[in-house]
Amino acid sequence: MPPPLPASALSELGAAPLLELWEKMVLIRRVEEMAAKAYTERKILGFCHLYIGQESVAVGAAAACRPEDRWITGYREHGQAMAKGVSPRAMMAELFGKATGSTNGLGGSMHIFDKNVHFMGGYGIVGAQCALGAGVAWSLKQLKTDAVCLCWFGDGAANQGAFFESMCLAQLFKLPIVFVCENNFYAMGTAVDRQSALTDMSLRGLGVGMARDQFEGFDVETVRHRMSAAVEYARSGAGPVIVEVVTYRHRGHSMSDPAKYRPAGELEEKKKSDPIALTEHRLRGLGVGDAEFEAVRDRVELAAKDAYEFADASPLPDPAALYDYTYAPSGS
Ligand SMILES: Cc1ncc(C[n+]2csc(CCOP(=O)(O)OP(=O)(O)O)c2C)c(N)n1
Ligand SMILES: [Mg+2]
Repeated sequence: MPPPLPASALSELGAAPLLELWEKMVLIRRVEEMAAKAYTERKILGFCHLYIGQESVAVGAAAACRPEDRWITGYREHGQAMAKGVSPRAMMAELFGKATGSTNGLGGSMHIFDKNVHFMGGYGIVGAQCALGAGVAWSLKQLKTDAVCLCWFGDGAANQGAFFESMCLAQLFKLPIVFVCENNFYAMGTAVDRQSALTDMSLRGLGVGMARDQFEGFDVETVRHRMSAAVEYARSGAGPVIVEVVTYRHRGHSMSDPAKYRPAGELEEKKKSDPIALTEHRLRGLGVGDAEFEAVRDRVELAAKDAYEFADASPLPDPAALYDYTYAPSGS
């Protein structure tokens, strides 16, 4: 059990809403654990990058956003997709490459996309989503909506040219975008202090005059609190914000990475800040008991199993549909 949280981190939300966030985090983790199992069964092929350990970041950010806000991200997107509202069924079926998946089975793990919940996709090219995200924010501004774009990327992506160029333009045009860097300590097998002299990536914003914030993201309520400030700043028309959230991935870079580059004991130490355990501890302090946790766990287990069975039983896409989404239909 993690140590008690400091008084300054006592619950803002209270038991019932916090239990809902806990449920979302547990659901994301269980669905990904199921995905890991399906991967070893060779029901999921190709790349598969798990988000396990980082759930508080996506769930806390979702609690700070409105449904109409757009999210765009990289390939480690299962958690963000589900936090934004992609159903476990559509997620899992996409991982299985089935026609019932969120991208009709044509995208797979790195390309979850769901227009209905304004999840504008995972992208496999590191940093590419920053340029696309600036474009999404540009369109939101032109359309005079007050929706905001959250553009997610990793510490490694913060070294990409596309990221710097996107920040420059976003600041120049005061676009409604929050650049969210999840610093999980590694880019594939390279530790953050071996890839960049500056390890707080939010400081990159200073070079273009952008508002910034940086904090640890293991506590879902802290994420919600700090992300609300960033999102509302961008929504007000004041311009973009860059936020670095310090987090940690418990698994390897992808399913094929045994993560031998970690210093001995690091993973065990970081697991003491497991976001799910931290929130459970806080909830117990708020009076939530075993029966309530069990009820949630049972519900989550059913949903994760249902997603797996749904994906397994679904048909493969029709090969005739292979090129359907390469180009927009003419005239559209
Ligand atoms: C343009 C480009 N260069 C390199 C790669 C190979 N690559 C895939 S993931 C990755 C590391 C990115 O790390 P980070 O941005 O920290 O994200 P994380 O995996 O930690 O979520 C690299 C170099 C790629 N996909 N695209
Ligand atoms: Mg990283």
